[in-house]
Amino acid sequence: MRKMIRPSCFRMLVAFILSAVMLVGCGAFDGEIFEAYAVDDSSDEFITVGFSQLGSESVWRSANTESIKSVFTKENGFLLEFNNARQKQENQIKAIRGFISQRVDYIVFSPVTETGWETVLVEARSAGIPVIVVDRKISSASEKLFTTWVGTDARAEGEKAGRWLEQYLADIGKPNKKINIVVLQGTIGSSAQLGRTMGFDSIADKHKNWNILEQQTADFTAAKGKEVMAEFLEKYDNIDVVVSQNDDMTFGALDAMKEYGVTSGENGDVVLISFDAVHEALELVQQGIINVDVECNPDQGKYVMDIIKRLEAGEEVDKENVVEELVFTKDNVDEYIDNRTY
Ligand code: GZL
Repeated sequence: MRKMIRPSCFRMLVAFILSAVMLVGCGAFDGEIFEAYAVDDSSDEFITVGFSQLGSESVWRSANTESIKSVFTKENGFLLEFNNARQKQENQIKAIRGFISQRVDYIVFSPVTETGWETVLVEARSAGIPVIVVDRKISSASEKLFTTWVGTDARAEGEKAGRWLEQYLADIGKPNKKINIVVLQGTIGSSAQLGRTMGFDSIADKHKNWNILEQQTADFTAAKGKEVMAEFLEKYDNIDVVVSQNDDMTFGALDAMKEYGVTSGENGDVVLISFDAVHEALELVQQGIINVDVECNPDQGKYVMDIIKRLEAGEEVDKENVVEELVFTKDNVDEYIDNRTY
């Protein structure tokens, strides 16, 4: 455990309360105020982690938050400061600055978008605080400003969705059928949206008979997913395939389809491809309502904790750590659905 020369804990606690009050007072925080730990002399026995979570926009995100909170506990030797940025980068930057002034031992954050982190990460480096990026990625421009990344391969997820569609069309004997596709995209500029889009497009580009009518963001939320899908249904009467870049947007899209009398899945009007593979969505795969769900594994906390423990022991860690993921269809979902944590 790194020993740091700390100002008196009491002074630090007072400084933190004053700064939090000031920031709240000027409406600076749009997220949750820190779930601060009781800073006392015993805190030197613990590894302090400041975690900036990008939001609580989806079932997946809640599972990701739970995976962090469930491991960074006092029992495991940690004190966790958690901040929910409500999908606003400025809130994440404020939270990270708060962690720096708190002189936490590690800063962990899931970046809402890939760019705009250089300044605050230089501040963290100047304070000598290692930064671990989790879930989404940040641009290579900041490559040297963080210690390691733990997450999922969004581009591979997009490619898996494209390859499933290729196989599906082959299996129904219509590999060259002209198909019209609409895409509900996630938060624009997030590595999840960029990767899934690039991955799926890399397969679609090989098929002249695949026509992407429109791609529009619904920000990974169910509410926006319903809104955008309703716009698509209003605009197009020839949709064959819906690609939805997360299950929450899929849930919203299904609500819109129901209002328009459009069915999906095995015997439906449209093929429905989703991402994340949260439990509620896998039940829809079992029912034949979602044709395929490409997993994005939110259970990343244990990987981050293991990395911190290895760093504390002076070990080297890989720059990238990808968690394993599957693709679920009616053929395999029964085998897995009951043994999952989310
Ligand atoms: C993917 C993750 C995405 C999920 C969404 O790594 O960042 O953000 O796919 C979540 O459900 O909102």
